[in-house]
Amino acid sequence: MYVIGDVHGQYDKMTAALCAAGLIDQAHQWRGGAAVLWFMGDYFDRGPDGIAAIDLIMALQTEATAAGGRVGALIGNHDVLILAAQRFAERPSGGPGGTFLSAWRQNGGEEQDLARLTPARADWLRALPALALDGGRLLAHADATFYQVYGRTVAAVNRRIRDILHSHDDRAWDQLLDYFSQRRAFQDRDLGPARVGRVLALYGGRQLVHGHTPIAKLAGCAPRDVDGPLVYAGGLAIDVDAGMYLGGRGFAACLPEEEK
Ligand SMILES: [Mn+2]
Repeated sequence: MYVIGDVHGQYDKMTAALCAAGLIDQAHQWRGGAAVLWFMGDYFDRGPDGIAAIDLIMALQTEATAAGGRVGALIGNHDVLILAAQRFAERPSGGPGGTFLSAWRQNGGEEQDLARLTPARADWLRALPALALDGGRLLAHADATFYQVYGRTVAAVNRRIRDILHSHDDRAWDQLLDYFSQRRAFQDRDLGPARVGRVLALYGGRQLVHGHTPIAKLAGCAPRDVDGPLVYAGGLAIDVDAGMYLGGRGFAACLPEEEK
């Protein structure tokens, strides 16, 4: 299973990483055959072309399926931010600037992404899962424990968050964005392994894979020195966020097969 962390509009780094892993060719066509590839969310903001990123992901989903492979994509908080900016615009929110639009802008929103967020693209985003269980691993965008507020199973969490993203309940969106800003829940050397263990006990999986918090920030190193995933919390958690928007080169991590 291949996993690629937060793209944040860095389309060129994303395609270079997928090329380097042999998953796409120079023309950006799927070359991964029967491989499984997951995108960990946060396609937008802080980088020039989030729309190109999701357009390629959508195309790769079709091409991979035809080749016997699979491409999955999680929703991240920045994807919720841009959807909220589009849906609620100047309506008050608890984020920076006091409105949904200002919160998105102050989180690195790029106007050209919002201008091109067509109904088809927004519908695709809103339908993305927040959690996934695949190959013995639990995949979540954020290194946080709030998911349990929305459900006690992967299916229940995904249903609830999908319902919110299809609703016009601005309070529920605001609450979701507030939770989604949490991070570093598993970093504490003493408490981290138990915390991630409880998440895995609830939802399943032997290891939790996440993005959201750049590896450089979690490990305290320079983003340009990050060239692979960070396994931590006693081996129970893997951070795959290369910090591409911070200067990280980006990578698609090939995670070894877990025994089922
Ligand atoms: Mn994030």
